[in-house]
Amino acid sequence: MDQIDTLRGKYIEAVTAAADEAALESVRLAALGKKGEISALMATLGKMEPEARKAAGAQLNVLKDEIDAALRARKTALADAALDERLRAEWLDVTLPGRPRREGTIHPVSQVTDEVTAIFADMGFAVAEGPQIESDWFNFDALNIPPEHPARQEHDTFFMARAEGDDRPPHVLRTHTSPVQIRAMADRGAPIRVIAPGRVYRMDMDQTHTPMFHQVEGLAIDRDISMANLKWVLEEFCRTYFEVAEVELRFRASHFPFTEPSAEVDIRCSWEGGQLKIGQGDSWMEILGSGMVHPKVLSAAGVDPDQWQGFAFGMGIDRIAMLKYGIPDLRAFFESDLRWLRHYGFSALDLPTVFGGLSR
Ligand code: 2NM
Repeated sequence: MDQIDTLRGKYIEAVTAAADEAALESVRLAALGKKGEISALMATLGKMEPEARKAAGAQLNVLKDEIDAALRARKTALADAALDERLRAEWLDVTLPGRPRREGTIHPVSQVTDEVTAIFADMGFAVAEGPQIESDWFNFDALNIPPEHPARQEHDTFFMARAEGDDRPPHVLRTHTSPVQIRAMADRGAPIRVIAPGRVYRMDMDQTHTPMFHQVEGLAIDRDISMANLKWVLEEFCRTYFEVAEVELRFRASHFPFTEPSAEVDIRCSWEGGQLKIGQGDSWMEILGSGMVHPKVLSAAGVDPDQWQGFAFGMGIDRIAMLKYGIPDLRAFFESDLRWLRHYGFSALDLPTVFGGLSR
């Protein structure tokens, strides 16, 4: 039947030529729709002789199936091509770094906390956290500061309110992060190496003091830790933190209730033209307090002082941020002045690492 071959050629070609789904649907309607050409031919079968009808019917069915298959194949091919085109057009390199728009910045306190954390993490110290509202016991007693100890007055403590008639000692806003170290020792036992960065509170407000400030304390307890280990850890910290080749530290005998012996640590520096330089010079600047953890403090934290010993130290994050980044006024840290934040803030994309550079 020539007519069948002609139709096959015509519609297969039309299917191949269809450029989109709408064109394909027109081809389908023209061939197989209710008023389509193939359907019209099917309608003529009824008037044929039985033999001829059988042959023509079979051929028409085959043709119908062929066109149908061609339509489906073309439809799939068009859909695949459309998807490929979309994937090409909407391609996105998710590994590209973001584009900083400097709409927000990382506060110097956060930046320095991250820097300090990276340095001590590199030396095997974990980060410990604890509550800012602390019990009298954790903030003072456990640290060998009994109720009548003069250090309690020196701490300028903020006290929480107690219910009327409740005679227990009131909770306090922690005056240092040492209670976090007590909790860490009590929870994890010895040996232990942790730092505790965070907010602390003292009722003090002038040029160089704010009622809330930030501290980081460190603690290393093992069987034979000594002041020599403390000295190396602090030197290594200062060299890395201040990003200088050499530093020199001076340990001055001092007193803290929670350490014995205790030392205040100065770093060698120079002031040239009002410009501070760390590492060399004729001046010394105090940067932290330290010592060997007092046996009573170990006992209070459930660590046996006959088996374990170690060092602890503490420093002001705001203060070392001012020293490193030349920020003159402490109080500006907490004023949320956008111009100050844009000037002294850091890019959210520059994460401090010991190997990749702390600050860039
Ligand atoms: C300092 C100075 C000296 C200190 C002590 C402790 C603890 F909990 F382990 F006893 N943590 N931090 C410490 C020692 C803090 O800050 C000036």
